[in-house]
Amino acid sequence: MAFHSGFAAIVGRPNVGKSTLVNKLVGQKVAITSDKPQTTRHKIHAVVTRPDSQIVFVDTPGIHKPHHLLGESIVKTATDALAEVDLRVLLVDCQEMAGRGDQFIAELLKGSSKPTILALNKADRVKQIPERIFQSYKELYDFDAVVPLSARTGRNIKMLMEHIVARLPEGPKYYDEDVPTDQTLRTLAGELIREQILRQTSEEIPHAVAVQIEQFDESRKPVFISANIFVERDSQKGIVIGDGGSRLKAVGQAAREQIEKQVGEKVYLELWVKVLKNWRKDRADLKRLGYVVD
Ligand SMILES: Nc1nc2c(ncn2[C@@H]2O[C@H](COP(=O)(O)OP(=O)(O)OP(=O)(O)O)[C@@H](O)[C@H]2O)c(=O)[nH]1
Ligand SMILES: [Mg+2]
Repeated sequence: MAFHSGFAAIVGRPNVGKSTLVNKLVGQKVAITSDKPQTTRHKIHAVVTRPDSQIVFVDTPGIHKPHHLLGESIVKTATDALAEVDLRVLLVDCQEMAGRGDQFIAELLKGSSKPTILALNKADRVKQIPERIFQSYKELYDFDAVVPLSARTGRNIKMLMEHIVARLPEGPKYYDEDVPTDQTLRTLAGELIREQILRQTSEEIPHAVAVQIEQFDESRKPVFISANIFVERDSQKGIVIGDGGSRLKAVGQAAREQIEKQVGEKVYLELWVKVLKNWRKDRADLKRLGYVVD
């Protein structure tokens, strides 16, 4: 029997549930999620290996109109990913008609004739998806398949998987069977810290935060992790720290518990909040923080 494999990008506007879907597809947490747009900033590979096939899902940042260099960087990460994959899944929110953002993405998809599946997410939120919503997306692109699903409940996830596998070329195993992601634990730890900040703060803070792991020492017991939380202004530093350090403490505790699940061991987590003035607009800062810039 031939083995099929390939890369499947999950693309779409911010906040439609791409990362939630990728986590559900691989059955574990490889990407952070939040109810704030622009949560994902890097491309993440998440791998499913089956007897007949291997699918490398590529979680991408939400494609949007950028307002600063960080925005440009993350949109470029998403659009560049389209060139590297065998198949694309356009993920949309089934509660909304297609808009200009989706139209923009559809135009990008038209740059190649790779198989493309439309997946309408958050189907758990509605009794039935109205036909006019399906139609508004179908007008944008001639999709190879259309799947309404719920990344949250898992409804129709298997159906999406089968549609993808059926369209992958014959190919090798790109990843060992027991490797679920290309992300290192170190990177994932930084993301899990950022996830807690996204969850425990609001307004401009989630977008103004970057996390950098300074030390990740697995030879120490408990595992020693030290991280910098960068914000853009002094006022933001105060908010992240909170009254008497209360918010930073809550972020640290929740992040530590999440990291321990991934590391499989006790962790000692040290967090430092630092101001890196307007880092989202600074090419050198972005590079230093690991973002893709030209
Ligand atoms: N009700 C419902 N909510 C969902 C579903 N999938 C995702 N969500 C929620 O939608 C929000 C956004 O989810 P993410 O997975 O972070 O979205 P994303 O598309 O990766 O967002 P960006 O990384 O910012 O582009 C979160 O609050 C999720 O819990 C779903 O199937 N049903
Ligand atoms: Mg995401």
